[in-house]
Amino acid sequence: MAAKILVTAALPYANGPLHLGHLAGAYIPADVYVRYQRLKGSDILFICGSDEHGVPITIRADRENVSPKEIVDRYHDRMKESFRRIGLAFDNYSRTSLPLHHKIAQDFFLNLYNKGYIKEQSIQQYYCPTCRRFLPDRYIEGECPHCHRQGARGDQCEACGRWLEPEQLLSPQCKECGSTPEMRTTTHWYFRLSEFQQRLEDWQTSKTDWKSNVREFCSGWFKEGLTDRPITRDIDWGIPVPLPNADGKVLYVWFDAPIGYISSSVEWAQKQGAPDRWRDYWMNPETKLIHFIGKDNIVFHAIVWPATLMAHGDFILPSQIPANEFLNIEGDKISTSRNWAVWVDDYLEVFPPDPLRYWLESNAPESKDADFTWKDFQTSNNSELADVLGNLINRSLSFIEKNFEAKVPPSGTLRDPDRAILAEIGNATRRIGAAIEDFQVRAAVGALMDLARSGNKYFNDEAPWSSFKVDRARCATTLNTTVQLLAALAVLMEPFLPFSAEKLWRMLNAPGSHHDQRWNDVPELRLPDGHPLGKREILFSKIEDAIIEEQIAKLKK
Ligand code: B3M
Ligand code: ZN
Repeated sequence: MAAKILVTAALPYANGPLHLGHLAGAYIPADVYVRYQRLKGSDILFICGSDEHGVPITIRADRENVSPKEIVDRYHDRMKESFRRIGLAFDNYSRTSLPLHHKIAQDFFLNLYNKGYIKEQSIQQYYCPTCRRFLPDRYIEGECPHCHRQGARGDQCEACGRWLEPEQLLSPQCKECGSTPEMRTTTHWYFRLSEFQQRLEDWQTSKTDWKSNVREFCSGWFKEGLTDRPITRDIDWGIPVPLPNADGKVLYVWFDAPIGYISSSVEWAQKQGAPDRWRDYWMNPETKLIHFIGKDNIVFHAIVWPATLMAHGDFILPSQIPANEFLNIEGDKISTSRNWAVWVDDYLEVFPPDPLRYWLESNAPESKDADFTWKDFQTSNNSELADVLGNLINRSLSFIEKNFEAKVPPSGTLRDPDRAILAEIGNATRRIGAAIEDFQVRAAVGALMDLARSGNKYFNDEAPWSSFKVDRARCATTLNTTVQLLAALAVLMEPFLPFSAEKLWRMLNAPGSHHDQRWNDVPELRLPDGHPLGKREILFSKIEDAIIEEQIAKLKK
């Protein structure tokens, strides 16, 4: 039976355009995995959507002097379009401001409330007398009580990754006006996270295949001991707390956002005309639930969210939480406010999507932060995509065009080097697959490029331009073998370079779509003798220095 897999990629805040940091952490790794699993024939659902609540949205709205709704409407559409253009193959991209999501999140809250996992508590909270409001989350900043760096936010310290509550900050300040806040009494609802410590620890002990960054992060939390956490806020943007005495209170965005994975799945099922189909995934213990995230989201996905799922009880727990480190740009941390970022839309105005995907895959921040530089991007495009993969495709196909009437030459009698390169296809197919299943995108795309390198070496060693003059049958065998390698590459490229994979399949005039091929059958894939090839085009063009200089200048402006 086909494996059942539910893949989610973190729901990005709809508060700014999509940039390379987003792509590197969660989205490209998830997309590679999903495209691969589809070729494997797995029953897979890929879910995402915009995270439209919380202080990250209201702060942006305050800054632009518009309503939060205007912000999320603008960026939801823009991000969705950018994702489409860079080739993110979501089955559904939803948004958390939908009434459907509000209802599901409120029901979820009530389920936990009715079971006694949520308690009401009257507390003292920071209030800004100048701005006349309570200061939750990012409305307040100060010194981190753990690592003592400045600029820690009321919800989290970005420097050390700890989850904070505003009252823990040393020398707190209102983020908007800089005033020193005062304490006032307010009421909030707390999730009894502490009750789940043992169950969480037991559950995670079995997760020996999780990446060490996630395991270590969690064991640190367990050692400190989990405490109950407030899951409501005093702001006027968000999902109203569904209780009679909760006027003006909304759910904390980190309570409702992961529930967005469920509501996006429900929306997907409704669009399919099979409104219950989401249950096949979320309520099926056979399903592997995989959350792709960036490292700053670990605590929410590996501790709090599983605990809320345990409290609810109707849904499966995550099987895997691949969390990536961060991407820097030209040696500096990405910052939207300092405009230090490479925006996906700007990139796509100048370049096709696959070279960027390729860079992000071969430099994925899997075990440490990665650094994007335009120069390095140029090198990766020119000396790998163009000189290795593109060159193999172009020189073999143009040779066939010129000397064999653009038809696959007869295979004739295979010799050792031909058998060896065909065997390489089998090895590479297994190696790439194993690496993807192990969430090692770098190694996977490296193995793909190694196969293309072996192809070039084979082509050079067999020198068909020489054999053509003296032994035409031998030359034909070499080209036939190379075409079989290209057909294999067209399928193996799909997870990484989906646009180019599609083009190559068309250039080979191969039947149907490369999407209909099966990963495990790639080593046996053959185009028959005499098969007419399609129209050849250049898959990867070189990028000139001047174009790269322009990009660098634009970034620094
Ligand atoms: N929006 C945080 C972020 O974009 C948050 C992820 C939600 S996933 C449920 O980094
Ligand atoms: Zn800190």
